[in-house]
Amino acid sequence: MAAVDVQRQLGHDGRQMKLSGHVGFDSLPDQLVNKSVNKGFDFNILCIGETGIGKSTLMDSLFKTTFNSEPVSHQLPGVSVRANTYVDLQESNVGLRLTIVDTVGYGDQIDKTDSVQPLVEYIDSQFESYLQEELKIKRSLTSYHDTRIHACLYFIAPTGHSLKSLDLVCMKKLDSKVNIIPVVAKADTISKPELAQFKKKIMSELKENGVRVYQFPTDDETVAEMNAAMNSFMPFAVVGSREEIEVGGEMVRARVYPWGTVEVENENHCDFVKLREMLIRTNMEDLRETTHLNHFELYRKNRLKEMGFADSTADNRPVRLYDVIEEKKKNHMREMEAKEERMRQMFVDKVKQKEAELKKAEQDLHGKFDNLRKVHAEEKRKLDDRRRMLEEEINEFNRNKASVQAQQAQAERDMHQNTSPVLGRKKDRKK
Ligand SMILES: Nc1nc2c(ncn2[C@@H]2O[C@H](COP(=O)(O)OP(=O)(O)OP(=O)(O)O)[C@@H](O)[C@H]2O)c(=O)[nH]1
Ligand SMILES: [Mg+2]
Repeated sequence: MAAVDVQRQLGHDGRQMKLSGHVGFDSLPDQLVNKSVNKGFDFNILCIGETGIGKSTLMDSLFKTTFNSEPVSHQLPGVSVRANTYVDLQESNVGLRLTIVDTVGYGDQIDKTDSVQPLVEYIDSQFESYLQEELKIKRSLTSYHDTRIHACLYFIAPTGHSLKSLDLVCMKKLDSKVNIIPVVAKADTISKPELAQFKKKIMSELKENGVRVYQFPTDDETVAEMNAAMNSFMPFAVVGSREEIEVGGEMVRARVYPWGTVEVENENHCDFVKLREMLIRTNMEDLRETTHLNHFELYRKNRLKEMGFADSTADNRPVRLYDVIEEKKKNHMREMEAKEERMRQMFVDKVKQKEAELKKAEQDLHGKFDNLRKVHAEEKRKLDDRRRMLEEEINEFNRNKASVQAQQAQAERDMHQNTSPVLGRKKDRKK
């Protein structure tokens, strides 16, 4: 039977087909739910914020637990990321494998040029791992531990003033890679009217600088109204705490001050509940989906293009994998040859340069040697002159000595002849 006829019979040409009884595929949604529940869910949050801004406290408050988090020093030379995975989070019969990724040393360096690169690299390397798994012949995506970032909480310092340039640079670089949810940290340290102004300022600055933050989806009518309302609350002003106090017979997380108490989960005090509702209860699946369909898709597209893949050739023929590999191979060979030529040229230049240096060193050495020879000859001449002078002086001295000795001998002889021995002795004594 021709393929077209089979399609017609199956109703693929758009004809409505009626079922004469219950078949059972209405259980598909339930089957899907059961399958997902059995498998459990991966959810990964990236917390970006200055050291000590309250990242870990907020995570503890969000998940009502105490994750292992050590405070970080302000003296680190650079920014890095720290990821912790918690595999055994369980609510009812739903399992969650949660990874919390924290920035370490963010905002502490005087030169902040390289502060964002480690974050970009981390996010990209999670995309790359997923892509590599997808490209395997024997892939196991169902059991794969998905570490791609689903939500990025960006902690804004509660200055009440405006965003810092690092905030804008960082969010701009990451907005096509992750779902950014900005939050005003430690919102209990800023007054209510100031907070309202600050929130407006932040949103207008983000807009002016073309930074796209995550918007809760409004296409599903069951949550459209709530999500639209929540979008207008961004950035959420949050408070975190590990302390608990009793309010109305219930233990609640709060921050206690001499003038009063700030309850984390009190909607009159801050937006914490709204954030948890949006992030976990209502939109967790949308965050996961957007990560896969938008951010990962973009990464995948760029990487596959980089690898030389395309959907069709210039003349609209389907691309054959063999051709792609051949083309890649040729490109690679061309690149290698060019590289080899560049290296050969570099080597020749280096050798020429070394030769010139050697020649110059030789000339310098010759010059120095000539100088030394001249100095040596001059020294020798001076020494010879000096020796001659000394010899003359010695000769002169010897001549003088001989003449004195001759005179002395003559005088003694004269004395013996002309004087008596007694007189002579007296004269001698006088002498
Ligand atoms: N006023 C106020 N203080 C807070 C809040 N959240 C946390 N803190 C305090 O801020 C300090 C640092 O909190 P952490 O949660 O450790 O901050 P962090 O961002 O995880 O710090 P590092 O991991 O060291 O970068 C602690 O003393 C917290 O009690 C908040 O909402 N308001
Ligand atoms: Mg911390």
